[in-house]
Amino acid sequence: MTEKKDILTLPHDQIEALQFEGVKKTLVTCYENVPFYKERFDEAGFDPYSVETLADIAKAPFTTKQDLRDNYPFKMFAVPMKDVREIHMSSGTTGVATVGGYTEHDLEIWGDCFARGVEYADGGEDDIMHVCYGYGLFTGGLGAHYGGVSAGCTTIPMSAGNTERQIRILREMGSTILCCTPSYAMHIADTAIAMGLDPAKDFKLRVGIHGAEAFSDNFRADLEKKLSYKVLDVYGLTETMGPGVAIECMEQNGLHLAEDHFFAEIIDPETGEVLPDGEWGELVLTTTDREATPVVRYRTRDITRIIPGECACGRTHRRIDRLHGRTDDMLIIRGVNVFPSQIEDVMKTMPELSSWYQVELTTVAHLDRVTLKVEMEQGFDFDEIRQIEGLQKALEAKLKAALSVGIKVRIVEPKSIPRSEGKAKRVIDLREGVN
Ligand code: DLL
Repeated sequence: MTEKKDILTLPHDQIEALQFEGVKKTLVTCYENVPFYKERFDEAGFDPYSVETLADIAKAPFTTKQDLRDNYPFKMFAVPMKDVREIHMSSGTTGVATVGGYTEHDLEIWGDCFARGVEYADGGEDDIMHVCYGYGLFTGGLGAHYGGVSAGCTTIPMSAGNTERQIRILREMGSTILCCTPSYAMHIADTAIAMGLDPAKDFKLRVGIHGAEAFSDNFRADLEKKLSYKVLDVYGLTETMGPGVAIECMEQNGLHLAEDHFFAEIIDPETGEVLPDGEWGELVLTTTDREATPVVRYRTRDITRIIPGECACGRTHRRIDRLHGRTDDMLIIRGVNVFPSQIEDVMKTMPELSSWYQVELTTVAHLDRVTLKVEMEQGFDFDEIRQIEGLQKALEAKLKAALSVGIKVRIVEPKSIPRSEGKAKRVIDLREGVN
């Protein structure tokens, strides 16, 4: 058997051999134990026993979020309830929630997957991990928690909220790893600074493992500066496990997929065709050893690409690029596709502007209008109207040059945009006939 620590540097052909065995098992288990898959495979004329290579999986039909919703709550489960130890659910921000089940084995691999983030950060028993992702049905809190425990960290189960208390505990307990959404980390940073603290001196943080929402490179740079630590991006989703499906290493050059547990494909979201490495498209995941809720070719709706080539860190698991966002969040402005995180990246080049923004969609004379509302950074003068107008125009021009779209900019007072303890709400859709 391959040791846990060796699995991350296994030659890729051996990873593929493991994946092939896992995928074959998942296909058969799903077919034999989940009526939905039996029906779907039969309908598509797909024989799960006939798969001869990893590429053959492309013959299997996709599974969508709607399929999981239609089978709510337990009809996608492949094991009897007596074997299920834990249940989690998606936040349901885009409709009916979806449910994930975990056997004892599933919980163990979840912990192992998130623990890789700690290992990538050269961490372990000497670290104190402060977890302020929300605990409960959301996978963030407990996923990071199991990872911290599995990696040997002293793990503090803070959950989200009560920011001043978070700051007190961070200071008093000297946590070295912070786990929460990037927007909540920014809120912690801004609040600490407003309280007169200097995070570089008052905190002992060295790494943040942040994910659950898209954040741009410039947002990350600002966060790293404010909290004086290094930020690693973590990706995951309830439907396949939760956080830990892919995590960045210290190279900060893409997220290593946990390829021993997930088989990834990138497809053209329009045609469903599998795309070669390097091309951007929708990430599709098949679990290789999930017991309670295995999934076959799950369409994540997340847009990324497989980064070709090897990582300088020496680990062999392939990397996905940092996500622009999910297809549902993509704005189509006069025919141009734009993600809020791309707007954020441009906006964050201006030091006078904070990280708090919302993109508002409205209808003006039957046409869509996109307005970016962004707060002034603390410490800059908001009362100087001419300066504000100049900044607005300058940002509009930058957005036009970088993204080829016309976006109206409104700079608003500090603290006027709602803060979030979990995922930030970046898009407000007020268009006629929508919602
Ligand atoms: O957000 C799981 C998670 C918790 C991931 C904590 C990372 C950290 P869901 O609520 O089911 O699960 O939402 C999953 O969030 O399909 C992406 O659209 C988005 N997402 C997750 N991680 C990232 C990331 C959790 N690193 C959905 N970058 C996914 C961008 C992300 N988007």
